[in-house]
Amino acid sequence: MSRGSEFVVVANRLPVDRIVGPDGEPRWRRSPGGLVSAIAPVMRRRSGTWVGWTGAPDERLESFEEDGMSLVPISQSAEDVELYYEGFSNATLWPLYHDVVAPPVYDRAMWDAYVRVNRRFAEAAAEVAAEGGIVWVQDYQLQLVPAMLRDLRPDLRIGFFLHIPFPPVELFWQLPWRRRILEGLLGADLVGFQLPGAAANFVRLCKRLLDTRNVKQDVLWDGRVVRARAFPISVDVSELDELVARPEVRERAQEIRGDLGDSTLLLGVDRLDYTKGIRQRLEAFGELFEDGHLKPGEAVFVQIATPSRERVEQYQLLREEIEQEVGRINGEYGEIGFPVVHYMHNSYDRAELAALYLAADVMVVTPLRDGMNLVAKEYVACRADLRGALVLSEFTGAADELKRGAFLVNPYDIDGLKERLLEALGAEPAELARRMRSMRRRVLEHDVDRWAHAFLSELERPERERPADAPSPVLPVPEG
Ligand code: GDG
Repeated sequence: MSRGSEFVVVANRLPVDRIVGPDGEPRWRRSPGGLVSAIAPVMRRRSGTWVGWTGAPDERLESFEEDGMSLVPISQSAEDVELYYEGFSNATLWPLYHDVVAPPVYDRAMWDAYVRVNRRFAEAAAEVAAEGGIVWVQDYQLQLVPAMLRDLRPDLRIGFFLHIPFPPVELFWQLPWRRRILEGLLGADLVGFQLPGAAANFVRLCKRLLDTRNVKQDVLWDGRVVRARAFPISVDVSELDELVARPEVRERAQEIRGDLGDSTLLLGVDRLDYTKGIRQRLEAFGELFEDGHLKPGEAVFVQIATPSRERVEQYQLLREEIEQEVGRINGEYGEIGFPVVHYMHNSYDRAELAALYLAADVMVVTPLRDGMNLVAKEYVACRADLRGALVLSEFTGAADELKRGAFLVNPYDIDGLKERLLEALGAEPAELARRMRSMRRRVLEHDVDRWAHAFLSELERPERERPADAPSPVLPVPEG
């Protein structure tokens, strides 16, 4: 490895997936998704390097080039995967940061693994970054990396972006290692969040836990200014435009509609995760049949539930629960030839997802908490025909931007959810077009390129003059 990259991304996963080529040989393919396509052009321009894990335990690989990017694989033993990834990342931080919708596990061995693996990522980034280079660390699995990296390489400019919510003081307080996490994040020059409220939570926590001084969203720490800012992430609009323009995608959308007869199509697309509110939306939909608002054959729910974190216990329980609920609803309300829910526990390619978005009359996005939710924005980006309704949980980041066009719901309120579903199902085409137009204006103007550009320009902006030491320049952090 050479110390040569002006631009380094550090993320739990590398931006490539292993596939089997037509010749039967294994090879790499760039992973789908907005983050990778937004960052790839920056990587090429700046001879960038991506530090991450391949996804396979106990694998040691040398650095390699793929798709114009230098990739540095970080190895993880099976034990690291269990304790750092499935454990501290996904059984502790994930539920804690999502409003404790499942009980977080606090386990010291998991924490030790988190520290150990974060150090490995920080050391690899320190080795490849050029003098004065930029390092952009991604997400909750790597919150200790900024400070560890700064210790090793004080010359670097370090950015961090959190893709999931950042909890309020009252919840974060539970975490036995709360100070260490904050100190880890404060190693960055810029800490980015999806929403201003999350940035405010962070600043407030720094003040309460570490007694930092702050000027608005700038935290003074260790003789530096650490900026906390919101950068709502978005989707790759040009990729989706290209997909929905393909004749085979349009034909596939027609075919899906044809298969469902005259039924109105409601669609859910999620990783199978307890934060996504899948059970609540199925319950509400089922009750619409029970109450006689819908009849089999009139409406059908297609739920794509992509397999996720299958070795974590909470996810196994969730899968059982959802599958039982689907069975119950179909058993009670379905008729021969007319199931009311089609449940698919599978992963699909982007073209199939785009066809589903095009075919769906109502997109149902009901998370109990979600940093942003890209599915909602993808649906909007695909609907240039201005048809279709978006039912969207108030607890998603996306609701902040789409609230005027979406049918907003509180997914805990099943009666309210039923009312909003009926409203969306019964809305006039002119109203749907008005709503969709307003949402599209936002999504098309604020795509993922703009997000990456906004973050990186803020990171590269020279640090403002540090405020004088005394008297205290502390301004109150806004409530909320
Ligand atoms: C985290 C935060 C934040 C889904 N099924 C398939 C598939 N997908 C794609 C969707 C979408 C992505 O996965 C899911 O993104 P979300 O934003 O909805 O949710 P998380 O996975 O929880 O993402 C979230 C996001 O990070 C970005 O910052 O918005 O709040 O939780 O793009 O289309 N893609 C393919 N096959 C599938 O079956 N190819």
